[in-house]
Amino acid sequence: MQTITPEAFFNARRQFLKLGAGALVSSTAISKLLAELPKDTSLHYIPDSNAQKLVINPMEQATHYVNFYEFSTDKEAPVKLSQNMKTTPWHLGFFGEIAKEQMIEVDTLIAKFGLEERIYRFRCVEGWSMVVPWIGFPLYKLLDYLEPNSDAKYVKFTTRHDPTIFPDQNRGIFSAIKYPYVEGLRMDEARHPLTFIAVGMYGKRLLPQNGAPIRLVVPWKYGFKSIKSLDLIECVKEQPLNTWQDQNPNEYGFYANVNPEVDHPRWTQAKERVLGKLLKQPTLKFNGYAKEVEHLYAGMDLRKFF
Ligand SMILES: Nc1nc2c(c(=O)[nH]1)N[C@H]1C(S)=C(S)[C@@H](COP(=O)(O)O)O[C@H]1N2
Ligand SMILES: [Mo]
Repeated sequence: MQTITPEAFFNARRQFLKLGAGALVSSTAISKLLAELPKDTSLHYIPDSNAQKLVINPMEQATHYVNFYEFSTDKEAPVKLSQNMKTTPWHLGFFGEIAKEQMIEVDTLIAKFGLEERIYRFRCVEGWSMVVPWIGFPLYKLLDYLEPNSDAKYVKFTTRHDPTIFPDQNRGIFSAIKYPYVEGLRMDEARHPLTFIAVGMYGKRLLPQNGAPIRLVVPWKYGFKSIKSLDLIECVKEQPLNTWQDQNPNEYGFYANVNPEVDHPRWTQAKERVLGKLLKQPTLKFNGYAKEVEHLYAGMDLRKFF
């Protein structure tokens, strides 16, 4: 998937020619030169027609106002702290109640499932929101491939634990939260066509601060469900204890469906501030995806299962 950009290729050739026609350049020297070229991070994908005409936030906002506690609790600090994060190759582990436990590299997943764009609203539990053009594939394609068995009632997601990448994983009792970061979905939520695995945004590979090289995106749930830099995907029998519920069960639950009628104990969820805008706008039930997802919660008390 990663190809060399024409500009980079021309530059390399120019440098190569500068060595002079007479210079003896071994093929290993050439391949070394090529290996050092910047990789093209653009992706090939089926574009989203944006039928709802959602107003996409500028890339600068989505990439410079982030939540990624493994780097920092600051919104902008992860941009710098994540610059050297190595994300290729990146093998994901697939375990639990599936036909065959295995590890698969991210580019292999891309080749298997193809890529499409999904322009989604994104609402953080803190009260801000944005619209992001994600690139990836629906999680159900991956689950179809993994063939969960009848004991697989939930899907558990785990972020990589690697203190050489993530400074906050090195701080022991002084860490902001417990690591590794864990999230979970009920199997029917995981299989819903809106549930997405992203490898890119704004036409390009995910930047480290947005959860490179691969993350979850669940548009009708608060942002914390959209777990970054995935390491493991497990199909499990029991409901996983997700990080934020573990951290503070009075404030964060398992479901975390966007719901303007259920306030956070410390603030209202009725409104949200779109990044870059001054005035708040009303928050929509299920973040505007009620028609598509409310049947998943029929008969459930959404105040109890928050
Ligand atoms: N591993 C991990 N995943 C995470 C987080 C995190 O701190 N660590 N923050 C969550 C929260 S609270 C939000 S709002 C979104 C933010 O995604 P973005 O920074 O790409 O907008 O990521 C979620 N996924
Ligand atoms: Mo969030």
